[in-house]
Amino acid sequence: MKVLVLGVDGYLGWPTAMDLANKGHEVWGIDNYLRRDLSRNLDIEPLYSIPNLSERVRIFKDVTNKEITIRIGDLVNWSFISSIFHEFKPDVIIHYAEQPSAPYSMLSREATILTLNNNIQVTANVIFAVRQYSPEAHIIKLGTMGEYGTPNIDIEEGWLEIVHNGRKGKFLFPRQAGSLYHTTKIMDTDLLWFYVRMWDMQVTDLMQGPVYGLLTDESMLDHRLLPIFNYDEVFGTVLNRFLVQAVIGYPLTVYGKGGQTRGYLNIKDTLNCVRLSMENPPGLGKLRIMNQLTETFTVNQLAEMVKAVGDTMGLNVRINHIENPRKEAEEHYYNPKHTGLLELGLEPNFLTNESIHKMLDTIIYYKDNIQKSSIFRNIKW
Ligand code: USQ
Repeated sequence: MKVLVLGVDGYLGWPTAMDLANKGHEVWGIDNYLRRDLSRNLDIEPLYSIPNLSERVRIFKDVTNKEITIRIGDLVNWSFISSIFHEFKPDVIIHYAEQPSAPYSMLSREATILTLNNNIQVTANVIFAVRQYSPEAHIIKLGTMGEYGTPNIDIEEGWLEIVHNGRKGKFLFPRQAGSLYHTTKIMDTDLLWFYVRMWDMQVTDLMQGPVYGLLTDESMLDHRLLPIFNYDEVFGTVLNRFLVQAVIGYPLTVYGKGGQTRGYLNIKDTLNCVRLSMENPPGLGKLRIMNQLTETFTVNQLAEMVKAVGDTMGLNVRINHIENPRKEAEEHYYNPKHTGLLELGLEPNFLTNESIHKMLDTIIYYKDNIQKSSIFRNIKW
């Protein structure tokens, strides 16, 4: 298939592009280095330096003999995105091209406006580009479990049937996000659902939980192919942060009581979920929503698991409950359904002592690069 990966420089975009190219698809990747620019402005560096996209593509070609075509530009710019679609006419669009950080989106008015403008406009441009150049193409959009928040009822996969005054209807599951970033994802879903109804587009919206890990089949071939790996407060996700903290003896930063429960998945499973969605399109006129997670943990459970494995490796891991910089429930009910991707054939890579050990080993290799100062910035909301 002809696959367009939007946001190809990111933590998930680059491994996705390599995975699909390696499996024989024709892959084009687009990025404007937004995340690298924002990180630089905030004095945040990833765990190891990442070659630019042209260089990454050259290394990938040397290692696998497979090609990825890169175009650098801003998808908010209509003439740029329309020229890409006009030339490539993709069968599938994998849309990661968003400002992905909740803390960043809560940093300032400017950061809020940047997040809103980027995320909503890129999604709208993708919709219009598909309509104009590839009306039957399948849009795979990375949403987030954070769209649902933490309701006191079971979380369904996208939809809820409601009986009201004796009549029945099916609606999008109620959404109530905990950050402005997560709110933009709700807005994306609404935009996509509107145009699915108006223009019979076909869309898969993947409600993903926090992802962890760094090794995928391709990045294992050559460390220069590793994804951007952040452990800072802005772009790092919780388990990745804990692993880095464990390696340098920084007490694990559990926010508040640590009962916050989320649905997690290994980076390898993100690739599998996206590929399975691609191989099983929903059909024109459908918005299919699947919850993309493999298991749930509280923050306390994650910290305990990292401590248990770290201690066997002589790391002497400590856990610290610090005042929660976020406004969120710290003890709550959480029961999300996640059968859609399993039914498509997903075989999860669960979090085990062995997988934690492997991730710690890789991080230890880069230990000297870790900047303590970016671990906690206290971005409050
Ligand atoms: N947390 C800690 N200590 C830390 C960092 C986080 O206790 O040092 C807690 C947070 O308060 C939160 C939970 O861990 O309760 C998850 O936080 P996170 O930073 O790993 O994840 P989040 O900000 O929600 O965002 C990440 C990705 C985002 C994706 C989302 C999925 O950055 O792109 O959409 O995970 S979800 O969380 O399900 O909405």
